[in-house]
Amino acid sequence: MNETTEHVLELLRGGGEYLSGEEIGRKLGISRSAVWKHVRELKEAGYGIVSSPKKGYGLRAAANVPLAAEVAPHLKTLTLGRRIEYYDEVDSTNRAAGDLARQGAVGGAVIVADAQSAGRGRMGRRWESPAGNNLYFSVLLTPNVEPARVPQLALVAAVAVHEGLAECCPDIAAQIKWPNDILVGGRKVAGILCEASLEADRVHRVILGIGINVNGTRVPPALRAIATTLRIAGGREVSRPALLGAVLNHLEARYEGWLQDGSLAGLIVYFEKHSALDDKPVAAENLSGVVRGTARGITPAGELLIETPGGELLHLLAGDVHLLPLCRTEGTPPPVG
Ligand code: BT5
Repeated sequence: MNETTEHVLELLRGGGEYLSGEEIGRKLGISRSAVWKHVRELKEAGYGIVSSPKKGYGLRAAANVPLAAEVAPHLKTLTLGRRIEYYDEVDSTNRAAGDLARQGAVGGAVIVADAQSAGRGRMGRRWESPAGNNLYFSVLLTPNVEPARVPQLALVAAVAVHEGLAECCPDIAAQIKWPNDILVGGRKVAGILCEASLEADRVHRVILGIGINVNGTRVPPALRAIATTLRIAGGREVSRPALLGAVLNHLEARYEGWLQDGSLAGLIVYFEKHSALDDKPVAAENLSGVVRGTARGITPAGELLIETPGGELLHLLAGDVHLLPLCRTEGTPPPVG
């Protein structure tokens, strides 16, 4: 959907019961047939628009699409999301946000897409990004902090996504899995990718990419065992604009708190209350190998604490964590096969 289509939508929103094609065309400097094409595009995107040969066009129902005009009424932020660029499809919203930053966009700008052809996970992994149902967005931030603090922003975002979900889908019990996943019923419903442009002592920018599986009724076959959607978990459709607005509202508040505190101290209690890992047996994997132990919370610097069977407390700065099955209790028969 291009910028002119979004302008036609804005005019229809403020246009009362009907707005004539002639008036829309005059305001935007386009022909009546061009107006008709933009209206057709809006209808294809799911907007309920009635047309009358004498009166023109009237907007009757909004679509569940995270366009800037749909998200704006949900925003309570000062900077985050005050500029939102929407695409029907991009390769990766993180890549597009990087371009936007190089063109001089200021912190708080958001890129959101209905689909991604090359959605990215961490370490070169792929983020499945089918069209029509989900949220894929990237937030440009320019924090004036030491580069070593940047990975903490994934945890800041995880808390904000959890808070946004709690607000928009109160019937769904989501959990945060260090460092960047949101789970529902043990399956991944959202992931966070924190990418930065740094110098030794300076952060140029951080791009926080967030993918949330919202309204899909099926999960791609390869992910069926590990992923889910809010729709599957909660049984009802969720408003993508409202959820995006809620996450941005919480993200701005948590981000400001993190800047002021100089650490994650202000969100540890929330994080641990909703953690999928606390006091559970885990295997943590990073570049230096695999460690097994019991997860014991996070530090104000964002490290995961793991207590080894020998009682040593390890600080994990980055990596992947897998929950291990609980130990068999005495008397449980051994697994067969
Ligand atoms: C992540 O990586 O979880 C970060 C995902 C970030 C995606 C957003 S979408 C908007 C922005 N633009 C981008 O290009 N990316 C960001 P990681 O922890 O490495 O997890 C990746 C793994 O999650 C994959 O290897 C799959 O196993 C699984 N996965 C892939 N797509 C998924 C999906 N849609 N839902 C749940 N799990 C998925």
